[in-house]
Amino acid sequence: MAKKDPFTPTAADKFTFGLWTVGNTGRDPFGEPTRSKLDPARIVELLGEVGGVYGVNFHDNDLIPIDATPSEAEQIKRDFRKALRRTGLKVPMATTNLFSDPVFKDGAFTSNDAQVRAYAIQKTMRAMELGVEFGAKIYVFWGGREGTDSNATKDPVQAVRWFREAMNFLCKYNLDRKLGLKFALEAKPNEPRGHIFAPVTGSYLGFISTLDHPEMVGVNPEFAHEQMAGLNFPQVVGEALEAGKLFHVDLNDQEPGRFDQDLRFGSQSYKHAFFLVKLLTDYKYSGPKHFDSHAYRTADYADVKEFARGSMRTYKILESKVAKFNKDRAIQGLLRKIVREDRKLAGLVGKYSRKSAGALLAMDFSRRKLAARPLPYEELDQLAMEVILGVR
Ligand code: GLT
Ligand code: MN
Ligand code: MN
Repeated sequence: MAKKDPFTPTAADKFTFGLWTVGNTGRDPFGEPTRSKLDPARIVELLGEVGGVYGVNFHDNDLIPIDATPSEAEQIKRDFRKALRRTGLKVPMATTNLFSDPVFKDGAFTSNDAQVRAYAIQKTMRAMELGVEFGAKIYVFWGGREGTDSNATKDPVQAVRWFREAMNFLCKYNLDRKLGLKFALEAKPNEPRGHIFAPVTGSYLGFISTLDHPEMVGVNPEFAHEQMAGLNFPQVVGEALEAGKLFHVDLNDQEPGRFDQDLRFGSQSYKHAFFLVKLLTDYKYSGPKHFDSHAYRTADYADVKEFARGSMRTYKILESKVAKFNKDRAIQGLLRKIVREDRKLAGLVGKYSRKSAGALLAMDFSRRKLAARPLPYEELDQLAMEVILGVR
């Protein structure tokens, strides 16, 4: 039966999980872990048992504890490598933990302490090497502690400069060492800090062009993070795509106005999830699709596997609905009606010249007629909903 199921994922889907996502032990600010801690090799095995997973990503310290001895580190790496070989899983992305250790309590690249900032850069250089050792091509920067709890404590202008200094240094290191990594910056508005710098993906899209090597740097938007900021995730991703900066994407879910939930993809906001899948499909996004989420605290590891399967399955189901949407005659007919192109105008406003400016100024638009043109968006949205709800 499994073979005939059209929603069965394969490596070609490029679905990835993190050591920290399926390995999440269910600890939260109010309660102790509800699941035992698995070692990295065991997490890889678990993903192998789930089936259809392309890869596994890690923070330096998900793989090697921060205080491991060199020989312990070597042993862990050997076991991890064996598990990767057994399961065929890849490591497409790696990142640095710049948030758990108390040394980063006031940030890493934006700490007020120059020694902490330098240590954070050093830790990242080592972690980049570790990632590349396992084949990583994308390197994520999530600055969870880069921020403040009180504006009295840090100069936000200086913070941007410190962050830029770190990124420029690391871009040069990447080039110098020929690591071949692409950097993907991940925004979040708050948690664990009260206020995080670069709170939304748009902040990073602006920041990247100020770097010495903007071509090396893109974004890693996360569904839940933009929802926490009350934003429309498909529109955020659309901007990143248009800028050629969608280097990676973190899929999960979140109810606005709640704590940082990192829910299973599609489990809450299935309309946004549908339009996200549509966007990634229509614009042929070919990078990894990383599920940056974790199972409910109530889950045991059997249920964690269901969580992983469910994440991929929902994506595949939404993909099939996107195909339906794109083939639906009524929907496509409405879309053709509402998108009104005008070839003459395209020539006019497509490229500025004194002549075109003059011609545009001389044009006579009938405001009333334009306003009266029908926009059957209720009809269109209902049809879209019926596709999503599975009755079309
Ligand atoms: C952390 C965070 C995620 C980031 C990870 C990368 S770590 O779990 O909540 O959104 O993507 O550092
Ligand atoms: Mn998150
Ligand atoms: Mn994330």
